[in-house]
Amino acid sequence: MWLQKLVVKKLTTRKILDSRGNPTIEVDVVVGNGKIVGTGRAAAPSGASTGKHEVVAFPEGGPDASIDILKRSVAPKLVGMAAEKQRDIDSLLHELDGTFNFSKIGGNAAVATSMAVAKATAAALGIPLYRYLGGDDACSLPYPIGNVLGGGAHAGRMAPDIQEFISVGIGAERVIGAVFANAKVHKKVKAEIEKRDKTFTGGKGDEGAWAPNLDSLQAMEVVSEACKQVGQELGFEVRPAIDIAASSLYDEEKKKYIYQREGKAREGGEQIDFVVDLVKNYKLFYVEDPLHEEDFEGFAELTRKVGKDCLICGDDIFVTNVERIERGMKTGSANAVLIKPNQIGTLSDTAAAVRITKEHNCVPTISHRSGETPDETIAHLAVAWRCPLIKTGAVGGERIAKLNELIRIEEELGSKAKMGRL
Ligand code: 2PG
Ligand code: MG
Repeated sequence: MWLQKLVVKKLTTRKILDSRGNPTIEVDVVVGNGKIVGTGRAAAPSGASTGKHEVVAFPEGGPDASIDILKRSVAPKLVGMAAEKQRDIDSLLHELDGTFNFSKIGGNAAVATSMAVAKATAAALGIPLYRYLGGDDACSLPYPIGNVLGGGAHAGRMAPDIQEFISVGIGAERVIGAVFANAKVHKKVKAEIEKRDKTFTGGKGDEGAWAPNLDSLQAMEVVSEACKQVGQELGFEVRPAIDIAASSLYDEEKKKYIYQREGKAREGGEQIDFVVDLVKNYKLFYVEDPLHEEDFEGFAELTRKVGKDCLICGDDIFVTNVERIERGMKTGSANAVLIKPNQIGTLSDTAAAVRITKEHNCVPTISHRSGETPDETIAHLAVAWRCPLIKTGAVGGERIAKLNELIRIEEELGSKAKMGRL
């Protein structure tokens, strides 16, 4: 049967709240061909510890300016385009923006539009997004890595300097087991904090991780202990991990990492030694952004030192940008790459970042942002692009939106479902 091609019929956009109470953009797209119709909705998240080289989230004038541009210049051009030609859709967004960093349209408007078109097309075809983007054999699920205790730019001054203490149920046989393992660690962490911080009020940071009055080493102890206990209870390996978000600690003038909570300053070499010790002492599974975003050499030294036992993941250093990832792969600066669609602005650019990461035998880790919405798209992207890890928190409405979607995908895949290979 000859099927008429699907075209974009309509784009609607609005300002909505993100989990921090800030405005962000949501886009609805309708595609159809006279016989079938599909609608897709996508919303963009926002970071607090953003990389210097990320695309610009909003143009001058904020979300309202983005919405105006989407209505006036993007929608009229997008309507009528072939919906399955995602690359053409994404090229149009670049063309209409005309800047290297989406500073005219705004990366958040671009990514929401790009994702909404793909979701609408998948809906029109009657298949889930992960299958539309990843094909019929997209059936491996990512291990969720969940932030259970946090500080840095995501919490108050008395919380640890390190931004995220994370757990990973790496021994789980199914995604549902790994998801619940992280939630269990989150609960245990609270109990462990209460033993050490008698004034703890139950406060949380931006991603739902506990934000106690502890320093980084105390926090590391707490999370490591909680992972151990949960691993024993569940009978599979649960490992600790961290995101230092070191660019947020780095003082460019002093050339030092300032740990204000601990009253310490570490030079580059000291920072590397500090991380090597953490990896060894706590058997860390994964360390993200151990050094600041321009230190490709420091990253390489650390990867040489501990990369065999631990994933060294670049976030702010790579910003989901193919050129920066390639540069980092050449210098051996990491063995994992954080993939955040809104850091680069379109699905096609994000897919390219995943591709280049895999070509270098490194681990692509799809990620949420600290300011999120209940949008579940990244769960599908992880499955479509066979990313073995997804970073999307442990608890909280906007975090469980992704985690519960993974559980649904696993159920839908049935006996074909398997965990990603690391
Ligand atoms: C990070 C993220 C998400 P933000 O640093 O990896 O956890 O934080 O979105 O604030 O950049
Ligand atoms: Mg990070």
